[in-house]
Amino acid sequence: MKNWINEAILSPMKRRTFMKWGAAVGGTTAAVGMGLPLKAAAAEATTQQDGETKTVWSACMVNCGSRCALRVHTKDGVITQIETDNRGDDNGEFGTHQIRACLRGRSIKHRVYNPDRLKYPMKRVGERGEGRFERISWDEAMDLMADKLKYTIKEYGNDSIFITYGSGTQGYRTDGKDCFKRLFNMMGGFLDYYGNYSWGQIMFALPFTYGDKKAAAYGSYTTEIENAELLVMFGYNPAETRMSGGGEIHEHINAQRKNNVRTIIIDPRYTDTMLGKEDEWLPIRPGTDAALVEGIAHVLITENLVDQDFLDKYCQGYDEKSLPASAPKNGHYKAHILGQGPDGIEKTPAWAADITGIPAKKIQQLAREIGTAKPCFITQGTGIQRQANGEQASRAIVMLPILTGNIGLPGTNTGDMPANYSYPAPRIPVGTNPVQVKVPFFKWSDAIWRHEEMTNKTDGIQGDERMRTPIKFILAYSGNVLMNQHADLNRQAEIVKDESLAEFIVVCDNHMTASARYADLLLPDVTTIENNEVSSDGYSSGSLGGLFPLVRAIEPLYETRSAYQMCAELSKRFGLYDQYTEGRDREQWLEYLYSERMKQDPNIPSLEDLRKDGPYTVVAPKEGRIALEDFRKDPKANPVGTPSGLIEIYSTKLETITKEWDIEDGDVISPLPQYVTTWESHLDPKTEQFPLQLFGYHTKGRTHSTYHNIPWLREVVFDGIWMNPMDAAKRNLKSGDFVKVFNDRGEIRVAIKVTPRIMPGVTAMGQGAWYSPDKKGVDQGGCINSLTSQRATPLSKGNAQHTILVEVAKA
Ligand SMILES: Nc1nc2c(c(=O)[nH]1)N[C@H]1C(S)=C(S)[C@@H](COP(=O)(O)OP(=O)(O)OC[C@H]3O[C@@H](n4cnc5c(=O)[nH]c(N)nc54)[C@H](O)[C@@H]3O)O[C@H]1N2
Ligand SMILES: Nc1nc2c(c(=O)[nH]1)N[C@H]1C(S)=C(S)[C@@H](COP(=O)(O)OP(=O)(O)OC[C@H]3O[C@@H](n4cnc5c(=O)[nH]c(N)nc54)[C@H](O)[C@@H]3O)O[C@H]1N2
Ligand code: SF4
Ligand SMILES: [Mo]
Repeated sequence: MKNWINEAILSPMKRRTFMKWGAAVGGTTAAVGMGLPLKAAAAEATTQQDGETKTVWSACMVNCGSRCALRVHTKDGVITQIETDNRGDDNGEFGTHQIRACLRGRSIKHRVYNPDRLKYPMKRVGERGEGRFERISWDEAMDLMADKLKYTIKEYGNDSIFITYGSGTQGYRTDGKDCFKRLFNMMGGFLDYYGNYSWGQIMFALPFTYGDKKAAAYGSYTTEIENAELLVMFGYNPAETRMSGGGEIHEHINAQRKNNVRTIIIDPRYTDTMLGKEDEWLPIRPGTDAALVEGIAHVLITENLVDQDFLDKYCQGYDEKSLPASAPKNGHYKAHILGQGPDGIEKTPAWAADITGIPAKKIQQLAREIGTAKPCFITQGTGIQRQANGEQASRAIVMLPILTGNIGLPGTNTGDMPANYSYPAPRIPVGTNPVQVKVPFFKWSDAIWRHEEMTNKTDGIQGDERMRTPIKFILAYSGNVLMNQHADLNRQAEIVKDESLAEFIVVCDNHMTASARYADLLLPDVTTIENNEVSSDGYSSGSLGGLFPLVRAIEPLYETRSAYQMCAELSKRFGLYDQYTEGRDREQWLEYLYSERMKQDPNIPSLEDLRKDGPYTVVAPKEGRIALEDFRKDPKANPVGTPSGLIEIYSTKLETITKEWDIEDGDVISPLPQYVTTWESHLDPKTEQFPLQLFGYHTKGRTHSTYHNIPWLREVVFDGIWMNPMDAAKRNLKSGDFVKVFNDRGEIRVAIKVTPRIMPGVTAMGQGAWYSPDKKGVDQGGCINSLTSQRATPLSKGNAQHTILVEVAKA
């Protein structure tokens, strides 16, 4: 182990990074390490008496799904230490426990005092993407942005203004991106997107099966695991993706322990969610979960383990009896599995074994367990739906609880990701967007260069039949999808670089990210540690809801400003100042919105008390934790939101879409969920050249690209590619080697970890590393998106960023 850590740190790339940072802080890398401020910072900090230690509550606001309490200690206006929640009783009732931050939140000081910090507004001077900027004043910056907005609206219309996805300040409610949306809406609107990089495919797909009522499209709470006899998790990895002491993992582990439930985890990678907490790990080839499900379904059907009464009463399309009139003969699920459907293939365990890499005997065993354990809690993570057949895979997995009737009862789940409670924090009103047309979240970069081809039938355009205007003005607020987090970055760079396409790009961030390098105008935001706010719980906090106070710990460094301040300034340039501010400054908005919340819920503490005492928590009610409980009790009175009101195994809406939409060759949309062999799967002829599957998991060393620029995190969590010893032997590679990972889209350089924790033929690495191409276009930063494809999934037009073929060799 030591070996690769040292190698990774001492590798040329890493050494250069350290040196760069050292130079940026005047040769004192140590000052960053020790948490001492940069010179400018100390000079500007004025809030405290000499020598006095002050402590305020704050929170980690990134998009990991959680929200953790932080206690920020400062002395002479400088952060000295970050502590997390220090209250609570871990042995007490749920909700009284400590909401402990993970390694990332605890290192937030180094994100504040970071040599990459954007200090002043800056204007591009070199070529776009070259990263050369010149310092300008805030007045100049606001004038420039206002002028470009006015020009864009006049020349192209409001639907050519786009705000990118960006989740770096997921927790903001009265500041941040909503401030820009509020202003842009007042200016006539902007092009919005629907869906998101996280759950775009599953959220689009499951309503076809379970209806569009929100209660039906989400799973049960993980607390129901307590009542289950068997727990089956498909690519669900809360120990790494839900790391907060207050979040989903906390409840998940408690529930798992309470009844010592038998736990089976299906994942190509042996994750931290396992490490002995599982009974069985079934490594599966990426992108093949739907085939596994079909093999299981075959056993369930042929061995009479399906819940026929449930299927008859609650479902459409399992067999001939419940097939809608519009469907073709033998269009039902049973026929599809037994080889009597249109493809004529019997989905036996042996058939599934060939595809998934899981032995037929194992599939049979798993099927018998799932078929007999009552109740059975089945769930999935969202890495699966980031594969090329994402929607199909998600819909396939939910077939298991459906076939076995494990729905709407204690100890069951719909097969969806688990539910979470949320307590609403006060939120600044954003108004309504006069622009109706919407682009799917992953297709926004297409809308820069091929908008005229994009219609509702080809590219999932909503709100209009087609796109009428290309994207001309881009605002990337608190997001790194302009470059780093979107796919196929070498190609993306070509699109974004072209000034004849997107004419003006504004990036508002804390750091000089890959996206920031492509800005025409850079706006330096305050960090959340330098800001006041009241945030909600994260969206994956289990049954914990709450209000999280953030109290400004230090004065904003350099010339940074908050989004609200920027927008108020901009609004003056549109004659909208009074309308925008309603006579309030930021603090007054927060106080006003909080007092409105108090009127709705008199139980919450005063803002003053909240800021003094720390997060206020509310636990979800005990009832209502089982998904589709009402439907199970009385399907007539409580229909799910599908056209038939039933669970649609055969979806009539998809039947229509199948006929009407124009999708790419090789893609399949079908009324039944089914396994589809896709582009760049293990069966693609391209494997001759690029034989290894690769995907990028959400690593504990970062939240996406945020927290990447903290050297300590880079040391404690391995950054590089995992490879099975058999694949490594073939390539003569050992742990610690520096390798090139490449395909026809790009090449990256990373360290390698040879481990049986990943199955043969498959490789994986943490996503979110910083894209840093050298002059030859080789990404020395090791960003997986140098290798990913912009080809979207067929139904939701989502991000298949986990579907990649590569080859690996010694660098
Ligand atoms: N530490 C950390 N936590 C995070 C984040 C982060 O960046 N860092 N990001 C947050 C956000 S925004 C999101 S959306 C969530 C993402 O949460 P997920 O989407 O669930 O996370 P992933 O790591 O992409 O995938 C989860 C697991 O699926 C496995 N997997 C990948 N492909 C397949 C497949 O085809 N089949 C099966 N069975 N398994 C597969 C991976 O090995 C991984 O263990 O995480 C959140 N939490
Ligand atoms: N290959 C691959 N790509 C992926 C994924 C994957 O699994 N594989 N996952 C996808 C998913 S699920 C998601 S959610 C996206 C996430 O993509 P993004 O939403 O872009 O998330 P981050 O990369 O964390 O970028 C957040 C940015 O916000 C900035 N930021 C942080 N705090 C502040 C602040 O206070 N103010 C401002 N102005 N900026 C701030 C950070 O510096 C960072 O640049 O990535 C997607 N991309
Ligand atoms: S990254 Fe997530 S789990 Fe870690 S401290 Fe921040 S909010 Fe908590
Ligand atoms: Mo996400």
